[in-house]
Amino acid sequence: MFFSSNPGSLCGISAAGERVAGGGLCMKQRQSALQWVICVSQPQKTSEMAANKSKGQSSLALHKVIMVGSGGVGKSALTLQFMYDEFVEDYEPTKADSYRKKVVLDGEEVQIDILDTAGQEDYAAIRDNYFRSGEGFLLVFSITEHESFTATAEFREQILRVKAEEDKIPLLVVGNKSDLEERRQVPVEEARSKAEEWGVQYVETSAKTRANVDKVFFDLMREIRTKKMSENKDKNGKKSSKNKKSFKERCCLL
Ligand SMILES: Nc1nc2c(ncn2[C@@H]2O[C@H](COP(=O)(O)OP(=O)(O)OP(=O)(O)O)[C@@H](O)[C@H]2O)c(=O)[nH]1
Ligand SMILES: [Mg+2]
Repeated sequence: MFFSSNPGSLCGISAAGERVAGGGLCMKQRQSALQWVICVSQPQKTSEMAANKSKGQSSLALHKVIMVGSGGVGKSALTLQFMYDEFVEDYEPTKADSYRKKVVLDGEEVQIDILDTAGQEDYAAIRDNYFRSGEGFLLVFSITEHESFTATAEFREQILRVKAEEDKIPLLVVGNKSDLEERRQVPVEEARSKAEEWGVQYVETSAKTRANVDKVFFDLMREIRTKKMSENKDKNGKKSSKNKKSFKERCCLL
């Protein structure tokens, strides 16, 4: 994969590794599903997005987030608002777009990979592969469309099925388009109680006003980090008990 080193620049790279596009927002530069668009954002104005150029990218922790939900709920709008502080009014259905950005998470510089998937049913068959690569999920619906809320249960089922061997999958339920209160079809209580039943957090966002946009991405990264830390602990624990055993095995009574 290729990542641009020019501040603020965006690059698209085809699956074959060739440069296919440069500059401008990805919404305007959709590639085929096989031509994943890799967009790199250099530090933006907010303090959370400072970058430390002296550190190599490879040494930074990388958290992989997948945007999931029905078509038109605002997955791309949320992603682009988080990446570039811009709200995209046009609706252009996504196939699959991928983004990477350096951010500061609780004082630690990390990288976030965001895979923005297709909500439209035409692309349902390719979702399994995308979901497999994710470490955490933003399960998005629109508060103005009850059907999109109902659909979250199916998306969650698919995630659980694909990641069946994993314990607790980092996931947040996101009710987007909170700026359209007058068109609300999903009561806060209904969404909150579903999230409680699933043991996850429920947050309402607006890609238009930017309300809670950073929160959902940062809270999810925290959940991913916590999971990785506990997995590492388990691994190290197992290793040290193995070492102890092999030491014992080498001893003999004199
Ligand atoms: N008012 C308002 N409109 C939004 C918001 N988020 C997205 N939209 C609009 O809703 C439409 C669909 O948004 P997208 O982000 O393209 O939806 P998507 O979930 O990526 O859809 P697919 O790519 O088909 O899965 C666009 O016209 C956006 O401008 C929001 O928070 N508030
Ligand atoms: Mg989209």
